[in-house]
Amino acid sequence: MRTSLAFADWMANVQSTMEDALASFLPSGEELPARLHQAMRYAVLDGGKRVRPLLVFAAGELFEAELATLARAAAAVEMIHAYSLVHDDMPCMDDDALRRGKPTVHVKYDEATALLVGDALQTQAFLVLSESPCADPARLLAMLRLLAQASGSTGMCGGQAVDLASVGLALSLAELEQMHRLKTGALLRASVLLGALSGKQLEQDESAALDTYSSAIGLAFQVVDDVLDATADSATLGKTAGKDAADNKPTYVSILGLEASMALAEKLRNDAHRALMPFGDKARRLREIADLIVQRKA
Ligand code: GRG
Repeated sequence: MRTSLAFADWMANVQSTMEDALASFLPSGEELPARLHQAMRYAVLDGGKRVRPLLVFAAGELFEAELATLARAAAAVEMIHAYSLVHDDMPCMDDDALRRGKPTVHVKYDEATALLVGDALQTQAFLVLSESPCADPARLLAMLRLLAQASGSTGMCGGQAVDLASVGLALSLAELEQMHRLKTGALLRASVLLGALSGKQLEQDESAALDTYSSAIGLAFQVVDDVLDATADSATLGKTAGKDAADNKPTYVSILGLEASMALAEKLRNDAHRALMPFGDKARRLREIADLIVQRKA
């Protein structure tokens, strides 16, 4: 991927590469059990901003990673993300009928199928990553461990558990931040580190700088998500708007108010940019993704 491209073109390139990669890494819709495979493809393909793959590719470029290695890492993390959305939308969790502008999987198919789609996408993610062309087995093992930790009870699933337990409670800002570091931040951080691990050896200070960057964009992503939930409409978001307030969920907007939440997102964008300074212009894509996360409208 050439770094001289304008960001919009670079992003469109990664998104299109990922659509093809994901389509090829998922079982075909004709392969038995066909309905399950069709539902998995419905959940993953043709939708989503692909923020996590963008992060994998941007960090990978910084460390001169091979495209084929990046595509597998990015597909794996996007499959985990897609599974989390399918399960999150189910009646036992957030109970939503609209996702990525389409009926959610349990609405389009049925609840049992949605459960299995999530289960199968999760294992498919690790299968896809385990077949990475990455030449160093220790690196590959580190990637698999990273993705497992970011997805499980001390990462995304743990954050979801805290989220479910927080409905109707008055969380402090620190408690809200901790929940989002796990629920959304862990997978975004894993995306950055998977991209970096796909390339040349990382120095300790580089790894620390990427952690600071990931932490800032992870929180910014959630702050902006809360702002959008309170201000945008369902057609723009492609999912049901205003759900946090309706569900009595603590959010940045409910704790800080709209204006202070927007100011916090700006501050986090600056923190992310500052963390990337040691990398100079080579980190341009990661900087642009921080801008995208803060400026996004959906
Ligand atoms: C069910 C195990 C399990 C976990 C669910 C991430 C998550 C945990 C639930 C999603 C609920 C949600 C709306 C969280 C807010 C932040 C977020 C992850 C939004 C969706 O991600 P985007 O905006 O979605 O990257 P697209 O569709 O663009 O991929």
